[in-house]
Formats: sequence, C-alpha cells, structure tokens
Amino acid sequence: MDSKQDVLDMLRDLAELTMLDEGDPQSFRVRAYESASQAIAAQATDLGKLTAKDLQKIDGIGKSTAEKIRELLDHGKVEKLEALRQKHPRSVVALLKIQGLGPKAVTKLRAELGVQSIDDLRKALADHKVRDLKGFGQKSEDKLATALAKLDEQGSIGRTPISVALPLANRIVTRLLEVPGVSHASYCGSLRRFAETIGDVDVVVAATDPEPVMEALVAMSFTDRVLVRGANKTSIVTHRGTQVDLRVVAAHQLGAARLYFTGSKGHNIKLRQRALGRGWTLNEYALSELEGGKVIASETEEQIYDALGLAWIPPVLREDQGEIELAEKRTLPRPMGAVTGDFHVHTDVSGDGRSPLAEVVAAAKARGYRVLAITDHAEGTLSGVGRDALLDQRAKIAAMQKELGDSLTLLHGIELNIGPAGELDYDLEFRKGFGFCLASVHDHFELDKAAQTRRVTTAMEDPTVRMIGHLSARMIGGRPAIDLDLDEIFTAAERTGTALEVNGALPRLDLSVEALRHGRTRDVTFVLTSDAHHASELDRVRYAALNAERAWLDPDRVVNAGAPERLVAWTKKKNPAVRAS
Ligand code: DGT
Ligand code: CA
Ligand code: CA
Ligand code: ZN
Repeated sequence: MDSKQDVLDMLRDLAELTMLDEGDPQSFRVRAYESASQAIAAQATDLGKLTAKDLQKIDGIGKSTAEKIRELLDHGKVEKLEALRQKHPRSVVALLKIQGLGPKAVTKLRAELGVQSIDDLRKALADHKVRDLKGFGQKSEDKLATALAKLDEQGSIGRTPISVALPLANRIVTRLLEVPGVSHASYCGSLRRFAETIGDVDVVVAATDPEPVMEALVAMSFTDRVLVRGANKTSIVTHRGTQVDLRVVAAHQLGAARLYFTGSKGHNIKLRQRALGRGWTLNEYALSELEGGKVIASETEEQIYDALGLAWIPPVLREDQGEIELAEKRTLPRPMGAVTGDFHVHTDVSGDGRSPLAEVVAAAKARGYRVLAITDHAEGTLSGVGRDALLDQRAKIAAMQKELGDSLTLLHGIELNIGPAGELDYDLEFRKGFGFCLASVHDHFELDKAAQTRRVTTAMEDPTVRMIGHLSARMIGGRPAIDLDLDEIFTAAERTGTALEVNGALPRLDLSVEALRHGRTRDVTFVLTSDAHHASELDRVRYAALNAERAWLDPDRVVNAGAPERLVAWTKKKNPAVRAS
C-alpha cells in the first residue's frame, strides 16, 4: 500500500479545498497543509508505523494535520476532507485553473450567479452577467473570457495534465501487479504515447481472473465512483475527476490489446487497413485471417507489427504522421539514447530546492553523467540566491571536483531571470564568473507577443547566456504559454548559438512537442534537462527525452543525448558572442 502517496494526495486536496472554503490562498490552514506536504515528501520512513505523536515531531507537521494523517492511515478516509468534497464539487474546483480566478472570486460567482462549472462560467460571460458583479467589471469580464479562450485553444478543459495522470497510472499499475494471477499490467492510451493532457487513463492487465483485478481498482483510495462494471472492463472516476478505464485480457491477447488501446485512433486505422490489404483483420483480440479466423499474431506488439511487415513503433510515434511508412522502410526517427549530463538542476540553496549539493552530485554520478551544471535561481526570482551564497557554493563545487577527478565535470551555473525588457540579474562581470548560465522567464506573463519575443531574444544576445530555460513558461492545464514568435526565436538561437532547453518537469514539458516540431529542422542546439528541485528528480530527463522523441527531434541536435564526446566539446565552447567580445 502506497501510504505516502495517499497522504500527499489528501494534503493536496485539503489545501485546495480549504483555500476555496476560506476564500484565501494565504490562510493559516492552507499553509499548514502545504508545509506538511513538503515534510511528508521528504520522509523516507514508512508512515504506517508512526503514531500521531511521532508524526507531530516531524518538522512542519502540526497537531491537527498529524491527526488527519493518522485518520487516513487507520480508516482510509478523513471526515473533514469528505465534508469539504461535499461542499465544493470538482467542477467548482476546476474553476481555480482559470488565470485570474482566485478562491474569493469563485465564491462570489457561485453565490451570485450560480456558477458551478466552467460551462456555467462560459454562459455567464456570454450573457455579460459578470461585468455587473461588484468587484468584477468590464475589464475582468474580458480578461476571464480571454483566459477561457486560451484554455479552449490548448484543448485542456476536462482533460487531466500528464503531471497528475502519470503518477496516478503508476500507482494503479503497481497495485494491480500485486493481485494474484496478474502476469502483466501497464497503462496504454494517450498516456503511453506521452500526450501532455490525458482524456482518460487506459490500463491493460493480463490475468487469469478479471474479478479480483477490477475489485482492486475499485477499492483504491482515490476512487470516487464506478462508472462501468463489466465482465472484464471497469471504469472509475477519481476524486480529482480523472476517468480510468481498465481492461483485463488473457495473456495470449496482451499484445493485441495493448496495441489497440494505445492508439492513436488514426494509427490503429492505418494498421487495420494494412491488415485488410493482406486478407486479415486486426482488433483488440488478435491479428487474424478474415476467413476462418485463424490467429496470425496476438501475444506481443512486436509479433503483430512484424507480421504486418513493420518495425515495432515506439508509442510516442504512433500519431499517424507517416510513422507507418517509415516503419516499413525501417527508417523510423532514432531514439535519444543515453542521457549524458544535465544543465538545469537546483539544490537547497534555492528557496524552492530540497536536496543538498552533495546529494545532487552523488545522484548525477550514480547516473553515469559526464557533466552536471548546478543552476540555482538568481536573485531576480522569489527563490533567488545572493552573491555571497553563490560564491560559497562555487568554492564547495571546486572542492568536490577535486575529489571527483574527471569522470564527472561539475559546472557552477545559474538560472538567470529574464526581466520584462530582457535584462538579467547581477552584472556582466559577475555573470561571467559562472561556468554555465541559463536564462528563463518567471514573470510578466501578460506582455504582448512582440515584447515577449524581444525580451527573450535580448537575453540570447547576452554573452553569458548559453541556454534559454522553459521557453514558454507554461504550466500544462494551468498557466498558458507566453505569446512568442517562434520563427524569430529560432532565428535568434541560430544567430547567437544559444541552446534551447527541453525541460522534463511534467507540469512544464517546455519546449512543447509543438514548438519542437516547429524548430526541428532549424540549426539550433537542444538540451534535455530535469529542472530537478530534489536529487530524485534528476530522473525527469527521461520525460524530456520522450517529449523530444515525440517531436521526431534528431538526437544529433541534442547535445546531451548519445556520444559524450560531443557534450564535453559543447560544454567547453563559448557562445559566438562571447568569443567576439
Ligand atoms: P484520450 O483519452 O482522449 O487522451 O486519448 P486516447 O488515445 O487514450 O483515446 P481513448 O481513451 O478514447 O481510447 C484509447 C485507445 O483505444 C485509442 O487511442 C485507440 C483505441 N480506440 C478507441 N476507440 C477506437 C475506435 O473507435 N477505433 C479505433 N480504431 N480505435 C479506438
Ligand atoms: Ca485514454
Ligand atoms: Ca479510454
Ligand atoms: Zn529551474
């Protein structure tokens, strides 16, 4: 039982619902839940064994929160949370996702206009009812309409961000694998294809008996209600409103089932046409002969692709964009391969970092990295670090390097903040002291396209900036991307030799697949990064690699994928602008 994750889920829901209930994101209670959540996340011990008293001894956990954690661990649910859920349904919580809509405003819209969902809000805006509300006015009405239009444009309304869906799916798979008689469990659908938002989570299990598998899903703590209960199919909805579809199949059908439920629909249709051309049929049970029904392949995906004369196609490529033709010619885009270094990593020196330097370096070494840039926040952001602390860190890194030898090169880097006019932190001389500078946007999201583009290209012109971090500054399903002229950005990146980050933090995935597709033929260097704020998060480069693969990015354009020699050479190279100065 994954009790730690259950506790973290509970604390997050409590914080969110309490904020809505009290109409105040800064309320004492909300902050108490958030600090408890951080404390629990950092705990390595099994929570199940701790009493309420033990829990209270953990820094950041108060008496009332400790009791709620115990209540959850002992009874599987918490009364206070159930009451809050009754009072504030998911459709209301979803309103908080909209830019510029805080808990106070949501309460007001609910009380005065009966707005209980995004659809209700859409209607109220269309009927121009919002402008007459006290504290709103014409301006807020327009702003809300724009924010809503942006969410529509992203197609993220009613969908679950991958940052929520992936941990959920991993928990389900882990749990179902424990059920007796289960030989395989995995998630399929858009999540396996690594889409940034997920309509529903599709899970496929091979088992001798479907009943206990479906029962295990229904019994999980996040299950809110059951939508469908069939002989080998069950659908549930979680408390956060994410639907999960579970199918249980026989082991010999597993390949056909995984292929079918992974999709995409367009990819499946092309495969089926190909099968028909050979006098065969392909469905979720098997690839078989049209006449007589003799099974040709069904057990593994590889066997089915092979029978169809195709190389196995990685799920990230199954989007009906010509991948089947390439699989036939055996010329599919190459995978990223091993990641050899990381260039966006925080330590506990940053206000929002959680692991000490030594732990981060040990984790990078364990991953076999050749280069690691430590890049805490510059003073221009809330979590930023002053000069003295940075110089102190530089000395520590130099000492560590001596111990490490040359297997792993440490760079003392910094994540600069790009100001509204492209200005950067500290001064040029101080910035030149760093071994690696990346620069990213963390504020002023509302500037227009020309201004946003200019601020980023101005930062690129700076002789110390080697890479732009999370270019669009979006949060998937939350904050929209800033407006940018991508052509101009790529042109400036080519001219200045500034690399672009492929950020693997799941809430970001920035550059997006869309932007990467846009730029994949340009003469630009890309860098996979984890943007880790904890040593364990170095693993997120894996997501950056998947995103790059989904965009068909050529690994030769990615400096830290594949041969380490290229990475080491790039690390030593300065920006062309620096060479000129
Ligand atoms: P989502 O959930 O909207 O993010 O996207 P998917 O791709 O996960 O779609 P979903 O959950 O409706 O279905 C899962 C997979 O099942 C889908 O990728 C392909 C397959 N599938 C579902 N319905 C059909 C269908 O009508 N025809 C075909 N060929 N495949 C289907
Ligand atoms: Ca799905
Ligand atoms: Ca589905
Ligand atoms: Zn960062």
